Amino acid sequence: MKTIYSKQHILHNSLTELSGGELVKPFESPDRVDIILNEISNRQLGPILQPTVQDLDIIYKVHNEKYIEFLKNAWKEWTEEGFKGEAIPTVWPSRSMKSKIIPKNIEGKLGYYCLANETSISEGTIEGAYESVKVALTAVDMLQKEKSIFGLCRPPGHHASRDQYGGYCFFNNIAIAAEKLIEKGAKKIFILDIDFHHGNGTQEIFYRRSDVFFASLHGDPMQAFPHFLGHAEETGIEEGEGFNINYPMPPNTSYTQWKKSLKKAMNKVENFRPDFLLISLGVDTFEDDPISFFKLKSNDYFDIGKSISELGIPTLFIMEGGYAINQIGINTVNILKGFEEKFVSI
Ligand code: Q9C
Ligand code: ZN
Repeated sequence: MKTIYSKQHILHNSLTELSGGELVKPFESPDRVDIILNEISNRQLGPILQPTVQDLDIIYKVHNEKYIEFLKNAWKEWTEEGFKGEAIPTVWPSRSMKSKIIPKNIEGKLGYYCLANETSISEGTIEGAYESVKVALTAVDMLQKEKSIFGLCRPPGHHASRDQYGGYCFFNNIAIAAEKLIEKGAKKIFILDIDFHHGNGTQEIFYRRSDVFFASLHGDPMQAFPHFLGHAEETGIEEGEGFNINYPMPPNTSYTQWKKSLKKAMNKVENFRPDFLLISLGVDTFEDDPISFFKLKSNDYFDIGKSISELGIPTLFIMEGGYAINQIGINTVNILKGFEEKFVSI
């Protein structure tokens, strides 16, 4: 399997994450990519390629124009205010202040466009986020010829909604990939999100649509980030009714339990019969993940890849989360190897 990644992911290299009331080194760190690449080379998964030149206007199909403008200028406006730390909001248009008027000043705008303030913006953040989109788009181009591709995106994307960033995400890479496949003629796309966290951004973006089915397996939002979306009751609206499905699971979920949800989601894939399968690939379901609560073991990831491959659908893997730095490479490559060894096109 070919891997696409951008050397320039390093442009996004924030030093702080607000966690437990402290500013800590971000869990979503650049070395995640190095460790995955190292494992890909050691186990000879396949060639590792840089992204090609891409028309980034497709981002406007997924994200709101004002939001993109905000991201482009945020760091400059923040530093011009004279702030010394990295950019984090302190105030939101919360339930008791629901004005739709967007503030002019940077502190107000950060609150308006941010959904979770563990994610600091610093110099180069937006440039890094564009590189991640390029990786996803290049992977789409290659998927036309290949049966599977790995888009090693960083920063991740599935928490980014039409006009909000957070959960380490700025642009929704997988949603942009889906739009590009549709632009190229695909009629039906299935996005299967196996990151530990609910893919709230992806769900919101396609919630009214029947051409992109979204299914997510994740920690129950009653107990886990993103807390305010990802319940089983959320099934889509209007045209999209019946094309969204969530499988929230409790703390300490084992692979046996998790796989029951995977099987149910795979049934949905089989009935929907998509042209392409897009996987939001997070390995923060791992037992030793520092911010998550499932109990998957390294060997289980082979079985996940093998199971997904049995669907026999051209598959694009897009990297999302995974923070157990010592095993992130092993777990990620186990999924991809498991997939490759079993793929039979139908
Ligand atoms: N105390 C992704 O996996 N907050 N994002 C965690 C834990 C944010 C995860 C707080 C987690 C975001 C792409
Ligand atoms: Zn996650």
